[in-house]
Amino acid sequence: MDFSYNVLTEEMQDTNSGHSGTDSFEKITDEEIKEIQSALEDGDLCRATERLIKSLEEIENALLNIAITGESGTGKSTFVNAIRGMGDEEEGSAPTDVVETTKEPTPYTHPKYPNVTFWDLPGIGTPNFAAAHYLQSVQFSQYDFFIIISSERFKQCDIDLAKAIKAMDKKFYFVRSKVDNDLDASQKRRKKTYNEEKILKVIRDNCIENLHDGGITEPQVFLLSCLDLDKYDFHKMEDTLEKELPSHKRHIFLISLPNISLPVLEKKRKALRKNIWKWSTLSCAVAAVPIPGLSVACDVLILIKTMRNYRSAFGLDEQSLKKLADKSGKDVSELKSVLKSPLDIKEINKELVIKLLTKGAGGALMVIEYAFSNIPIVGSMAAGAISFGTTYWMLHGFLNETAEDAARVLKKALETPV
Ligand SMILES: Nc1nc2c(ncn2[C@@H]2O[C@H](COP(=O)(O)OP(=O)(O)OP(=O)(O)O)[C@@H](O)[C@H]2O)c(=O)[nH]1
Ligand SMILES: [Mg+2]
Repeated sequence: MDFSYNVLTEEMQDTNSGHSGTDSFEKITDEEIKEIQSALEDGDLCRATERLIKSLEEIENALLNIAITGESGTGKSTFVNAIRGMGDEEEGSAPTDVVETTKEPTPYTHPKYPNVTFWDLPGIGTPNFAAAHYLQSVQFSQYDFFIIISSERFKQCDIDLAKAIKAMDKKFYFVRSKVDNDLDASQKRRKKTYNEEKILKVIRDNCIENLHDGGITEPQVFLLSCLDLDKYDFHKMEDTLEKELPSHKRHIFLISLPNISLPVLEKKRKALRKNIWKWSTLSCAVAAVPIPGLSVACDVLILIKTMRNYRSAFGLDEQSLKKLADKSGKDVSELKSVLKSPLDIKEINKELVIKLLTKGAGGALMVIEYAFSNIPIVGSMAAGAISFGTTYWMLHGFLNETAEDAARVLKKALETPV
């Protein structure tokens, strides 16, 4: 198998590229392994399975609470919908309108990751606006960070709010929304001199200058259109948040991003790839316990769970495909026609995983693993090593296939009819 060299070098590059390296949270601890093994050795399969699943899920269950604030009408609710991959008229979407709509902090959970919540906060900037009082009233301490949205130049109330957030030891980012309107107006009125990059630079510099003048030393400003989230500074914003979030929140942030562009898909693939170490180590720990058949059962459990996660994270489940089809005006069958992995429409269950495991190199390894695990000590150690390889190899294959499928589906959805 030549997968190991390429994959390992790629992963080492990830690890060396600064912030995104595998850290202690992403590794499985010796303690966790011991706990699972001891439960297995006691014959307590129930406890071992529970512990195993808990360990698998821990990383995806980190809580992320993001507060969206700014003046009324700047696009807060529209952003809350767009960042969750939702339209404004879908069930569960935040109401948006041309008149003031959001009066109470309202939580909107991510449709796939209920531990990720976007808080649509009431508009700021009423005549007697007092930032510190506003923050108390919205219970500022529960948020991981704030996004302050402005649709024109940043006003004194935005600056006051940013300072108050900083004073409370919280992070904030500025979003300048509706840049599509600025570009449209410019294109209509100043056709001859129209230059998108130049206009965006003018808007960006102006925002930064205003914030500077207001006393914000190093403002981070991102230009967006909430109606077309993938454009302008969205990827820059994503990169910044990814870097600045604590490691245990980074993973859930990345996998909860809407599948709107190829760079997002690639980021997800990289984030999910880092966790393969963890699942493979678990598989290895289980295989070292000399109970015949147990390792295969646990591998199946790990693979089912992980494959379902991949499919959901990349938007290849039925519901997501249907949503994408509606949004792009295409038929679901048209989107599905570009899927290549065998996991497209079928339910991911034990039968499917066993079928895949017994196919190709994975299958051969599973048979050896089973044979070895009947021989105590030396056998169980070898079985452990083999199981690590099997799980590692299978998960890499699934992940790449799913990511490639997601890219093909996205390209199909964005295709304009000729
Ligand atoms: N062109 C354009 N329109 C936008 C954008 N973001 C929001 N809108 C529109 O602006 C209007 C106000 O958007 P909302 O999302 O309701 O604004 P809000 O900040 O939640 O307003 P309140 O709830 O009243 O505080 C709606 O008509 C949106 O469709 C954007 O980036 N570009
Ligand atoms: Mg609103």
